[in-house]
Amino acid sequence: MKIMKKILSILLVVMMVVGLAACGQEAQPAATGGNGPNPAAPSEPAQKGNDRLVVGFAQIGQESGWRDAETWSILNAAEEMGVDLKFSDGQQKQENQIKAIRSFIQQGVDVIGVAPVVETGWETVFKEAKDAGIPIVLVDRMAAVSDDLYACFIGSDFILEGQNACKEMARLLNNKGNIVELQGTVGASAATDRMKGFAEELKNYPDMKIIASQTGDFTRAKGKEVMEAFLKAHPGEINGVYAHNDDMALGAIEAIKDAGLKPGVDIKIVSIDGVKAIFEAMVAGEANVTVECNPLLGPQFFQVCKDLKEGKQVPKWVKSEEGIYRQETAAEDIKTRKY
Ligand code: GZL
Repeated sequence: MKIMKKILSILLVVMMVVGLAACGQEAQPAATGGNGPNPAAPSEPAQKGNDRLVVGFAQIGQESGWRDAETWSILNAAEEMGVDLKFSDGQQKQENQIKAIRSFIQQGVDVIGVAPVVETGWETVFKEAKDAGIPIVLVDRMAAVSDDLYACFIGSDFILEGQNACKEMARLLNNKGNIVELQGTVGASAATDRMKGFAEELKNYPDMKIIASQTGDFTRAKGKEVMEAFLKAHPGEINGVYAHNDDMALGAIEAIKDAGLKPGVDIKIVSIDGVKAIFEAMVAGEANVTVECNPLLGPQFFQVCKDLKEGKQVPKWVKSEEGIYRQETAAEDIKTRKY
């Protein structure tokens, strides 16, 4: 993860130097790396009208290894596809993402991409983009708006991910046992639907039940904190952990070890994303399953943006294809993982 963050910051600096030199814009404050969001519009409007695609992207933040991989994919694809990218890090705050979208509208970009940190509260600013004739593309998370306010959603079927996680947990527990659930960010479509999918599938296993469920906000630190509380509240009762992402599962693994138990053995671990660190945990026997959620959406995102700029029809949902990875094959699988 540290290497990924290093690559990200180098890539971002290179992009800004090259990009700014190319379009002659004065330097902008760093858009990520903890300097906060970059909602301020640079003085120069986007050079629309030429054939260079100009895209604004309002990223959520840097909360997980998955998010870093997605950011890397978007920065790298912009570089490779010759896109003039305006990138903003919202630090997991919706108001920062909304400010960034307004800034992109002011700059007159061709397309605006956003990974909505939560599902609600987007109608007004999406309407402003529509009135300005700038299409919105939702990346990796949904927004609860009418269909006419966004052109396309590029991302996973979170309900299916939750259903698959439950089936894997049933296999690990022989259809019987108590599960604790680490939810993602409250109000995020990825959390809401992963919870829904798991709960729906759980109805098929009458001897399995969720005895505690709480948000860990998709972060490793909070995942550990919540798991410590679960272990105190339910001593000796927990057979499995279902985490909405790998980062929270990795935090739970730390908490289980601190409690003198063996994660992956005494308590089975099922999570979602497929980041490298969870493969390392599976190789060490400390995690059991990860349901893949592909973050490498950069190329698909900019292809949709190019099609929109050229006036082409785009699908309403560009669905990511994903697999399920288990401890038994992790030592082999890890060799070909890209993130
Ligand atoms: C899923 C994405 C989620 C990941 C988390 O598309 O929105 O957000 O599962 C990330 O790791 O924080």
